[in-house]
Amino acid sequence: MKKAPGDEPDEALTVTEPKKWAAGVPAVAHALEYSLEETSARRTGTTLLTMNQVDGIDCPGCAWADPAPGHRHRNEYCENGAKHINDEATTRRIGADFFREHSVTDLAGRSDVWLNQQGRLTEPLVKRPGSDHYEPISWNDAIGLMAEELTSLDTPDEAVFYTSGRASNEAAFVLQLFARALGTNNLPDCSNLCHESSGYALHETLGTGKGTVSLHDLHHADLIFLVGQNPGSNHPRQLSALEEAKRNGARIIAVNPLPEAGLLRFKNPQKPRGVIGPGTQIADRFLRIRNGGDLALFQALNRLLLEAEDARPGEVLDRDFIEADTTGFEEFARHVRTVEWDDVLAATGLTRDEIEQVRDEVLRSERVVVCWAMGLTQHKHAVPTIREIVNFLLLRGNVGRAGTGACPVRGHSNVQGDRTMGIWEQMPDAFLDSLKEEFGFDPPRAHGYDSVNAIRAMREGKVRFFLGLAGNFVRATPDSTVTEEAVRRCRLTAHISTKLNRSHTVCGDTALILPALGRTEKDVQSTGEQFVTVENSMSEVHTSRGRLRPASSLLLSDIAILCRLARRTLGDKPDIAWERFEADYGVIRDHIARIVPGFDDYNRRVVRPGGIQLMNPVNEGVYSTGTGRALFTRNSAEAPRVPEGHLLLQTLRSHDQWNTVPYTNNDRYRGIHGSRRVVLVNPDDVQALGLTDGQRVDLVSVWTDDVERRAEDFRVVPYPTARGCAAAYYPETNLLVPLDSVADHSNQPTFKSIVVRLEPARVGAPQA
Ligand SMILES: Nc1nc2c(c(=O)[nH]1)N[C@H]1C(S)=C(S)[C@@H](COP(=O)(O)OP(=O)(O)OC[C@H]3O[C@@H](n4cnc5c(=O)[nH]c(N)nc54)[C@H](O)[C@@H]3O)O[C@H]1N2
Ligand SMILES: Nc1nc2c(c(=O)[nH]1)N[C@H]1C(S)=C(S)[C@@H](COP(=O)(O)OP(=O)(O)OC[C@H]3O[C@@H](n4cnc5c(=O)[nH]c(N)nc54)[C@H](O)[C@@H]3O)O[C@H]1N2
Ligand code: SF4
Ligand SMILES: [Mo]
Repeated sequence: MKKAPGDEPDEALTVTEPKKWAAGVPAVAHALEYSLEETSARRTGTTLLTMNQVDGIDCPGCAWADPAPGHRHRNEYCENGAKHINDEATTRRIGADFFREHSVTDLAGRSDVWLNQQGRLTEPLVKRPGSDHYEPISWNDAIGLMAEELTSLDTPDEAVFYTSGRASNEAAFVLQLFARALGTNNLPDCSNLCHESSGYALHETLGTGKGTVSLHDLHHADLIFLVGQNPGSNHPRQLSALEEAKRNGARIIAVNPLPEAGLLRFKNPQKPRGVIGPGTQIADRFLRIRNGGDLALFQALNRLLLEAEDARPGEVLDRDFIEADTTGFEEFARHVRTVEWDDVLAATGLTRDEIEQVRDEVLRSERVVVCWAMGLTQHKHAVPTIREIVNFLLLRGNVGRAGTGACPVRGHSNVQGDRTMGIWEQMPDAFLDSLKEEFGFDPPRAHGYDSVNAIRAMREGKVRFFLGLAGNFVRATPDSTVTEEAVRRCRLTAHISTKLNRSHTVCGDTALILPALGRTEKDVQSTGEQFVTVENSMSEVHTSRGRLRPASSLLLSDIAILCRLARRTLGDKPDIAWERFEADYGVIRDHIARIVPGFDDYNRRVVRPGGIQLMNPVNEGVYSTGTGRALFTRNSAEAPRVPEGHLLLQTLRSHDQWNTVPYTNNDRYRGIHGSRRVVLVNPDDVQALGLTDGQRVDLVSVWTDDVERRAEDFRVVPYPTARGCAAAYYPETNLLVPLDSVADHSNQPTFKSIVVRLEPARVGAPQA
């Protein structure tokens, strides 16, 4: 995709030294500057002061857990949380006039920044077949159009329902119930793009898809690994937890191709000491690993631990635990002893000495936690990598004990809850059986489409109806050109959204924008004011209650839209009380309580301060793996192969964006200002490839098909990333990721592992 007209001119790019610390006074000042620009001061105050408080608004940002009630700060939010909430609470509005002025073609040419900045959507809109404009439509007619399309499908599998992790538990439950009552499991979600690899590997090895770590565990670990995550920008309050762990004596090892600000030093804005002092050093050790080298690193560590046990039998491994709680140890051990140092050093770019020092840290530590995010999950060999991390934890009994465990750090505030509620194209039979018993219909058993398979099916013309519950499907997914063409083949596309994004400009014959209430807003239904519930990364389920007057009187809640659609499409078959769900979300929770394990007495327990802590069976010594034990796995050595003259590109987030929605063109912590069209390259590679600082280049992706995937006109920025690697922002680079480049087993796109070559930019090049 070419540079969009709404983008800042490239000339505006300035590059400064990357920051060596995160948060602190400039961070909070920056957030307030942003909020005051977007909203009135009063709205800002109302939202921020109740954010992440008992009975307040759950931050619509990331899924990081809140401290226990009584231990929260008056301002329990980070700079980015403040930005996210104010992005929603903006006083800017767009309605019929805006869409009369701007055609769909015009909007499709605008940048993601521009689209988001236009303000909140205020009324339902339709783009009719043949038209290039959205125009107003009543809710009744909008719901009618969708129901008509759904009832005329040849099979329910021609419908796809996508969910983004902002959706509440109640909305997610209603959506999956509707889809299954209609007769399809086509429930792709953003988790397919996010932690699917973690879920797969953890299910297989520990019998649970979720992390096993609580805030208390983090606070009391001796050694914490932060692998493939950038907490300073993406989970800022995690830094407070790490600071506390350090106060209790923990050591921290960061593994990342980039020296991210938050991994190095943290100034805690919640504390006077944090504001003026030098801050806490976060990582005691930083391993600048090559992209995709983590499997090799953990295999090497596992081999070193086995060798240490050989030297000091009975002192290194937790033999009792291995004996009693695991299977597969012998086969794993035999295999991992064959790992070759040459391969490890080539894959990681680290020295043997660096890895042996990490082994020594591990040997000194009784309690180890490994945290990870997208740096691990978005690779072809993501599943084996995470399985190898489980091997690493199992060797010394670092699961199921206080201060230990596996911590996949979740992205969207309720991505984990949506899964718990049944948003998954392959929910297990036990869940489907419970649905059947509760509602008296037979849910379909065949697995549905995940996100990648949904695009493949659209491309083949097998999908006629697409509904997105929040999110920005065409920007979140890979192979943008292919994906957009596929989506355009649908007869009807509809999006339940708060703000304008590119997905609204990629239309089926008929397209609908269904504007919804956001988290910050008061949700009043016929029985009175409602709240919703969400689950964070540490499996705590709690309430979220909006405070602000809705952006428009025409907004409906996600739940209301879905309930009306379900009733209109299905009538009273099966006999489900959709109207009562809409009137009183407590009725939905009563059903959830009978269907989802751990949610007994949901309505009463969830309103208690702190909410419900779901138990992870692993922490009670229960492994639902089939054998009843945790599983050691054998993983063949694997790392991305990059031909001479090429780089391995990862696509990541700036400090100033929420997923597909960049707020500005700046990335303060990395010292990038004024443009997002930059590619960060190691200075030695800049030289070796004959490039120059600031040169304009195209990024060309290399894949097995002969489709040309070219992202045009990026500036080269020399940056201390690992050799052979490069980084650029998502979603501008999603067009480079081939649809078929996916992780083994989990089918997750390889957003962190794209082989590219850098060519002098075609745009602006003198004509031949
Ligand atoms: N402000 C803000 N917060 C967010 C989001 C946002 O967009 N903005 N998004 C939310 C969501 S949905 C998610 S999933 C999370 C994402 O949180 P992160 O996973 O932290 O997000 P990314 O920007 O994708 O960064 C991945 C990190 O992994 C590193 N990395 C890349 N490849 C490798 C590798 O091969 N090995 C190792 N060891 N490291 C690697 C990158 O250098 C980078 O530091 O954040 C959530 N929080
Ligand atoms: N190249 C590359 N691609 C990636 C990633 C990557 O690292 N690299 N990361 C992947 C990951 S981890 C994720 S999670 C996905 C994210 O993918 P998505 O979840 O699909 O995308 P978001 O950008 O979070 O969606 C933003 C839109 O959600 C809508 N929205 C926001 N709040 C609300 C609300 O309260 N209610 C409703 N109804 N709508 C709302 C707004 O209209 C907004 O425009 O992207 C994935 N794609
Ligand atoms: S750390 Fe995450 S949940 Fe907490 S305030 Fe920041 S963005 Fe929100
Ligand atoms: Mo995510």
